[in-house]
Amino acid sequence: MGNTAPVVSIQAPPDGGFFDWGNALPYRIGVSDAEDGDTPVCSRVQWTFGLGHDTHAHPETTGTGCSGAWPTPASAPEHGETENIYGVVVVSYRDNGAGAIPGALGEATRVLNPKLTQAEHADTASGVVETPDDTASAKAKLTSFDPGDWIAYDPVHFAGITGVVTRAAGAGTLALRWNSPAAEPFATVPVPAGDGWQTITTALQGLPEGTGRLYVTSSGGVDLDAFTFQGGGVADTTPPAVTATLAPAQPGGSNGWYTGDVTLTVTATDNGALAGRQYSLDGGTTWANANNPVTLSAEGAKEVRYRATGSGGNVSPPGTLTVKIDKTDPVVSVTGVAPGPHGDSAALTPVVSATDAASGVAKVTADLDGTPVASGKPVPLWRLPLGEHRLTGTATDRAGRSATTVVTFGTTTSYADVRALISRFRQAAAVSGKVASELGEQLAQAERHERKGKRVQAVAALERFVKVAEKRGNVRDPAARAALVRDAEALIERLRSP
Ligand SMILES: [Ca+2]
Ligand SMILES: [Ca+2]
Ligand SMILES: [Ca+2]
Ligand SMILES: [Ca+2]
Repeated sequence: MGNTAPVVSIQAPPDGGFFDWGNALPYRIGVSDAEDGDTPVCSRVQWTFGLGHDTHAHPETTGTGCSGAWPTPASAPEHGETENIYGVVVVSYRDNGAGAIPGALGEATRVLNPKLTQAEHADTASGVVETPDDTASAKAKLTSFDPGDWIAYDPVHFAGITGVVTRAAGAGTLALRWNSPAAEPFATVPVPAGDGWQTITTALQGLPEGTGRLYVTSSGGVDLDAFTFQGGGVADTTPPAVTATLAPAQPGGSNGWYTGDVTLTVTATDNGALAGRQYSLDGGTTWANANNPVTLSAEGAKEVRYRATGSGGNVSPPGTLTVKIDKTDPVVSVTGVAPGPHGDSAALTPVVSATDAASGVAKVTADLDGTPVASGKPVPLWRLPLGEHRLTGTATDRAGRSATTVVTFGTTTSYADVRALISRFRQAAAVSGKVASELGEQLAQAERHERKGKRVQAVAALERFVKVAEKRGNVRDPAARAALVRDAEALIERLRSP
């Protein structure tokens, strides 16, 4: 029984890709192992980003994971303006081992090129001379670049490259070739006659694919300083994709209103690594951390913006959603209803009104002793039983929250109230003039007797009143008839009580 070392493969970025110092470089690592299989434990995938420096490397940053982004230090050029510095990444994975055999280490390496590439830092060269020049980039240039001479860079991969800016002096034509100094050029850079350093921008199309060796040749007559490749290269230039969810997912209130706090969760994915997630409640003026779920508690309808930033510094376009929160019941008030007691010849005009924080008032209703009444419409009290009454005002807001206010009041009757009712019923033609006079006369008698303390006689007069009032032919309206009888009986009851 043995153990084979795992095979580490760097699926991205490609060997020889270009970047700028400070970029984040998305990476993807695969590991296959004869004993452990092809699904690595990602926390055991270790990488080290170092600065390549001539033939050795300085470790800079380490991390773990099957995917993510390698940071590149923006300060790398400070290692020395004239130094040949590039990126070197070493990825390693130790397998599970087998029995008593310890885990075996697999390793893979990437070399990555800064987009600013010095002519004098070519990996290999033939026939050229490196010449110091304080006016040149990195203080050196290549001279004696004659037909048949060449310089080469290896490895090179043109992923994400769209052009090259050449810094050169003199006049002539440079040719870029792939894998051989004798290959047909895939691009040429004409250097026009001119004084001093010139920068020539060349768009590059149909570039060679894969990792290979870049050769540069010259027609002669050109001193070459540096190339700066254009385009994103293997840097992370893609912003994260961001989404947001609310919990609860569906509002508990009406019309899309939540009636309590809401949790906002911002989720994002990136081709590299995520730097952070944010949200804004002020239209994007200020952004707050949303790396963890956020509790939204402010009432009202708020536009929530959310976004994510990738390790490359790319910010996603903001998403928006509207969150409507109403945690406050309406405030209901009832006017026009004093506690009383009120004589039953009067009328009350209850008015129910309401205000509401957040969603606003949707509906106001009123009911009197359980029967709906219209707010603002007079209620004739003779139509109610004598005694205690409850007027209930109810308001509902657009979120479906409701509140009630109850006002109680009393109704009574008296000789004056009954007299006023007779007169009203007469005007409404509910009683004839003759009946009204007769009822009025009995009522007046009862009142006189009572004033003199003759309660028995007063009761007798009211009983005659009842006899007249309860005749269907005398009072045509059944409600009016019942009210007159009821009121007279209430007066009798009062006279009889000690
Ligand atoms: Ca193994
Ligand atoms: Ca140079
Ligand atoms: Ca990205
Ligand atoms: Ca409310």
